Amino acid sequence: MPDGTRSAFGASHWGAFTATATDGRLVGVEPFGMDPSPAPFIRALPDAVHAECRIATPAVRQSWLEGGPGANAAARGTEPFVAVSWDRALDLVAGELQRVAKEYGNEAIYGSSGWGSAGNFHNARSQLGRFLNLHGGFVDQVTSFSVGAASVIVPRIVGSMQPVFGPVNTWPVIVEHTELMVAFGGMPPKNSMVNQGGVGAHESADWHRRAVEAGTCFVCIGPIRDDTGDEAEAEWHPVRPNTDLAVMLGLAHTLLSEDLHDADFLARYCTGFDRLAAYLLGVADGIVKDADWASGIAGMPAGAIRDLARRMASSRTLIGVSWSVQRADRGEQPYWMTIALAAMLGQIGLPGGGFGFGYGAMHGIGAATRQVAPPRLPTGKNDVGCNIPVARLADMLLNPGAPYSFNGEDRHYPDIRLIYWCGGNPFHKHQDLNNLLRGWAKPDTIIIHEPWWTPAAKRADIVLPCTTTLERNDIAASQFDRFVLASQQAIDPVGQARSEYDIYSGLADRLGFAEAFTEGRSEMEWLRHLYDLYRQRVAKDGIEMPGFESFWEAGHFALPQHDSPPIPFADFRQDPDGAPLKTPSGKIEIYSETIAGFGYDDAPGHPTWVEPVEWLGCDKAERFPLHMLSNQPRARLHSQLDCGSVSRAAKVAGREAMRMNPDDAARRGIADGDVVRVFNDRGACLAGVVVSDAIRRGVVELATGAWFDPVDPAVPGSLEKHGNPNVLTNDKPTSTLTQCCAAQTALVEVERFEGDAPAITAFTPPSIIEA
Ligand SMILES: Nc1nc2c(c(=O)[nH]1)N[C@H]1C(S)=C(S)[C@@H](COP(=O)(O)OP(=O)(O)OC[C@H]3O[C@@H](n4cnc5c(=O)[nH]c(N)nc54)[C@H](O)[C@@H]3O)O[C@H]1N2
Ligand SMILES: Nc1nc2c(c(=O)[nH]1)N[C@H]1C(S)=C(S)[C@@H](COP(=O)(O)OP(=O)(O)OC[C@H]3O[C@@H](n4cnc5c(=O)[nH]c(N)nc54)[C@H](O)[C@@H]3O)O[C@H]1N2
Ligand SMILES: [Mo]
Repeated sequence: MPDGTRSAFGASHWGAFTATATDGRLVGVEPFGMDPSPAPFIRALPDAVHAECRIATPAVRQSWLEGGPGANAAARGTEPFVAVSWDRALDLVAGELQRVAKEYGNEAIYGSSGWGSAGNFHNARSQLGRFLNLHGGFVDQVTSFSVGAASVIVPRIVGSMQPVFGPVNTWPVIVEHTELMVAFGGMPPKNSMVNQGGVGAHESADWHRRAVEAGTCFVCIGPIRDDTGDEAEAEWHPVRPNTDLAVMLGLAHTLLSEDLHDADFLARYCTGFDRLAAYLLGVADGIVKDADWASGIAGMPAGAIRDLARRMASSRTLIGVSWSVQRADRGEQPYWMTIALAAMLGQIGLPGGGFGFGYGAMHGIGAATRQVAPPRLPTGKNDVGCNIPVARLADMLLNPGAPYSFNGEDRHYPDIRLIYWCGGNPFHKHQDLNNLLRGWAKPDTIIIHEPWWTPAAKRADIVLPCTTTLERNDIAASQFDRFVLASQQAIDPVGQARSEYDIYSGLADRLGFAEAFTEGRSEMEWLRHLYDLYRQRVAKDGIEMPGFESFWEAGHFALPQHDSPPIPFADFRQDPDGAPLKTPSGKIEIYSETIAGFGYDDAPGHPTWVEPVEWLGCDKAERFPLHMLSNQPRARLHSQLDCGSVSRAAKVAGREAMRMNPDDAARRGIADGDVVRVFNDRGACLAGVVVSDAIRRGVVELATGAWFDPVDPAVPGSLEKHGNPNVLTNDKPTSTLTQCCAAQTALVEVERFEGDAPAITAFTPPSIIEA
């Protein structure tokens, strides 16, 4: 290696790698040698790490600095920043945290996070939580964008989150036992590139191939064909979005009317099937939920529904449902019905049978990994007894004090004065961004740690530049992956960036709890400490890990796989009385007295079809006739790496690529490569068209993650020119019961954009005044 060149082992949510740096600059990233199918966007790391939009110094919005908290708050995102020293910035943050806590109490501080980076020590969420807890607590977020509705409904129906986070039936078990896998929403290969916390070896395509070789037949039910990879050779049923529940009811009706359901299983292991049966037969509402009824809603031929039901009853069948299906209006309903349908088939608890959520959603779902809780920075206790469902951010900001219900609780939104945001991007993740902008103008102060000038950083008051994983040391491990990875510092911090730990240590010092925050440990001392605790913990399971030095030197450790992976619900099946589920009845709750007892109009006691607020069958579809799916992006993780080469190469005419069906394109005079305006009554954005018959007619796919880039940032509702679908999505909660994100419920119209498309400024830093 030339002078000044060094290499380091590294880890990210999308793969492990060796990074090479020359004279303090990353020059290349080579995927981990044990990874058979590395994610292509791993290559974007060097240019993203050195991008022009890295934040060089701490910076404060001009009016805030001059006028104090709340000054000209509506101008967030339009004003210049003033570069300040670290000392000044930390003094300002510490002072503001003290002021808000003193004047309004810690209930006025909202702390939020997101995926951040892989690494269990500098983990943005743990660091923020630990720090704010020592400051007296904060309003935290509960549930998730990923599986929010599932996290409410699944435990109520089967007593745990195991069907979502696993262990679900693992790939080796599927290969051996599953004859038919029915995948609603597919098992998208693009999503398996990612695993929260890191992934050592991408192996899911191999498993799909092996299953086909062993005779497993895959059926993909969903609007996009390539949600199932070529390896799976799946049969595709292109249904209308948000109609999975109707298909499931149609399948259930066929099972019931043809006496193909397992009445013994339903009697022994479930409660309330009679109520669902009456609903299927239309006893109360006169509507028989048969295959013809389902077909009218979903657009899948009735014959195909009946045929599939019969195949499901005569095969070892596993029902998989993607997480996206619950990210929709009343998204908990198809999840509930999945469980009911699997119960009717009577194969829950058998190897390769039953149901599981999120195959493909992340690499680790279905992997035969032993699920070992990873090392974690302790966060301590939060003395503020108030949290909000994470997707209710805009509602909270716009309606302080307003009542809302959630999962059986009557609650009130807190009155937030200070937002502290680290490791997430609200202008990526949130629905109806024009509405969020109105809420975003409310708090006195918004503090953000970010490596990059993201749309959120540009809309904050105090911005503290933080390092990327390549500029600090960490350990990356996930309960969903078998590799424990060393994430070694490859280069010095870019600009004046500091690690999460250094930033909070400096603040804790000013606030008088430095000792409690740091416990006197340096970064490397913490890594050693967390590693040793982890090593001791896994030793109890008979797993022998090397000492820290050897691990760090090797760069990785692979946990041994299961000899015989656990079969979900096998114990319950074996002995329902001795090993009851943690539900009120101890059984699978096809009817839930608890949910019925909440009395919510939109959540009765069993899975029930109600038309989504927006879908292809509603009146609104006359004006906005295309259902927009804003799914996860292929070329990056959410908004991360959007400034990098791989994501930018995937854009069309500089905008996010939007796939549409050839018929829909032709009818509008749209050709491949055209810039189009995508709009509804919430907003509008530009996108670049890819015409594709992999998309069902009436559906467009505009993945999330293009950095929010309105033509005029001073005007909420201004045309977004980069292709961020969240100016079009609806911020309606999934339901009163679940209060989660319903992003997949959105209708739009598309037209050719005439004239010169405005230049993209998403990656241009704001103007900075040097103090
Ligand atoms: N490359 C990459 N991988 C990722 C991520 C990323 O940003 N990039 N994000 C990660 C995260 S945080 C998560 S939570 C998971 C999410 O995992 P998912 O929620 O499964 O991901 P999506 O891509 O949103 O949706 C998968 C597919 O579901 C289909 N779909 C949408 N609506 C419906 C519907 O109503 N019915 C049916 N049948 N199908 C529907 C869409 O065609 C879509 O392509 O992905 C993870 N993996
Ligand atoms: N329309 C629509 N919207 C969606 C979804 C959808 O399907 N459709 N999916 C939803 C889902 S499932 C999810 S999980 C969310 C994801 O939403 P987020 O998790 O908010 O998205 P990310 O882009 O991963 O945001 C992470 C941010 O952390 C920054 N970061 C990285 N490392 C560090 C660090 O060490 N410290 C700090 N302080 N910052 C760091 C990154 O630069 C980035 O800006 O989006 C949700 N939004
Ligand atoms: Mo997610």
